[in-house]
Amino acid sequence: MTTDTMKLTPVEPTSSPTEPPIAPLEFRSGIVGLVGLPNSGKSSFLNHVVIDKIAIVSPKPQTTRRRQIGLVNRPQAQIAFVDSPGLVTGEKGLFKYLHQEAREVAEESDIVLVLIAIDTAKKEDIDQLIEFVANVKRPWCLGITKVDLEPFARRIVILEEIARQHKVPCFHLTTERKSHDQSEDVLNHLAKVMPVSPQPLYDTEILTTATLRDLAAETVREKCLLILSDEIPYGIGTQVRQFDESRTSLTKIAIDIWVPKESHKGILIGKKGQTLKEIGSQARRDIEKLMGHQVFLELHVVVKENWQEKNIWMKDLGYVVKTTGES
Ligand SMILES: Nc1nc2c(ncn2[C@@H]2O[C@H](COP(=O)(O)OP(=O)(O)OP(=O)(O)O)[C@@H](O)[C@H]2O)c(=O)[nH]1
Ligand SMILES: [Mg+2]
Repeated sequence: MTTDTMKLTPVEPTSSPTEPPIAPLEFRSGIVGLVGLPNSGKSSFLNHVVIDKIAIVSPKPQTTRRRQIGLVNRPQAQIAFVDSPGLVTGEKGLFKYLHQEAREVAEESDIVLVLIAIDTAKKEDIDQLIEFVANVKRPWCLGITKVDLEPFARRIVILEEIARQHKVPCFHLTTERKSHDQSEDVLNHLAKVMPVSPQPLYDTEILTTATLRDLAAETVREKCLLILSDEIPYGIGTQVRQFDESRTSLTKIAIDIWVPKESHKGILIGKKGQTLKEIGSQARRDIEKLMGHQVFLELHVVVKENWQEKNIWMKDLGYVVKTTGES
C-alpha cells in the first residue's frame, strides 16, 4: 500500500455520532419583584411560597409599606422575592413614598412577577399597572391571583389575554385551593430563567432579611389594620422603642403606635382600653410564635400630627422619600 492510497481511504468514524455533552446544571439566583395593585395578594403569595408568615396581610389596601425579601431555596436555585407596596398614585408624603418604593422594587428586579387579582374592579387600573411594568423594561410574567373566587372565574380569560398580548408566561395562583394553584410552576419557571450565579445571593439558612424588630412592628400594624374600622388604619405607623433580649426566655418589647390626629387616639385605645388591649394580645401571640418564646409587649399611642405628610417623621419609620427638600 502506497502512502497515496492511504490518503484516499476514507477514515471510519471511531465511534457513533455523539449527543452534545449535557452541561452540568448551573446555579441560578436572582431578585423577583412582586408588583401589583393594592390588595392583589402580593404579601399572601410571598408567605405562601416561603411557607411561613413573614409579611403582614390584611383586607385593607396599602398594607405593605416597605419592601421585604422572602427567600425560596432549591438545590439549583435561590429565588429572592421582594414584596412591594401596591401601586398607588400620589405626589405627596406617604403616597409618593409608596409609589417610589414599588417603582424601585420593579427597577431593581431581575424579573418582575406582576400579580393581578381576578376580582380587580377597574380595567383602567390594570392598564395603568401594565403600562408601569412595560416602562420599567424588565422581563416579567403574570400571576393571576385569588383564582379560588369563583364568581369572578370568567375574568381569567381576559387576564390571560393580557399575558398573550405581551408574550409573557401566565400562572393561576391561590392561597386557598391547592388544586388550582400553580405556585410550584411559577417557582420552576423562575428557577430556570433567573441569572446564573456562582452562589446564592443570600444566606440559605434564612427565610427573610427582615429583623425580628421589623417583624414585631409590622405585626402590631397588621393587628391595627385588622381590628380598627376603615378610617383609622391608613394613618397608623409603628415604631419599636425597646427590644430587650437580655433574658433568653422573655423578650421585652415596647412599640409606639403613631396616629396623625388627637381624635384617633381615643378610637385606637377604645372604651376602657379594650381596643388597644385586643391589638396587644393578638400581636403578642404572633410575635411569640415568631420568636419561639414568651414576649412582654407594651404599646403606647403617640399623636404625631399629620405624620404621613412630613418626610422627616416618615423617615423615622423607615419610609424615605427621595426629594431634595424635606418638609
Ligand atoms: N380568596 C383569596 N383571598 C386572598 C388570596 N390571597 C390573598 N387574599 C386576601 O386578599 C387580601 C389582601 O392580601 P394581601 O396579601 O395583603 O395583598 P397585598 O397585595 O400584599 O396588599 P397591599 O400590601 O395592600 O398592596 C387579604 O385579605 C388576603 O387574605 C387568595 O388566593 N384567595
Ligand atoms: Mg402587601
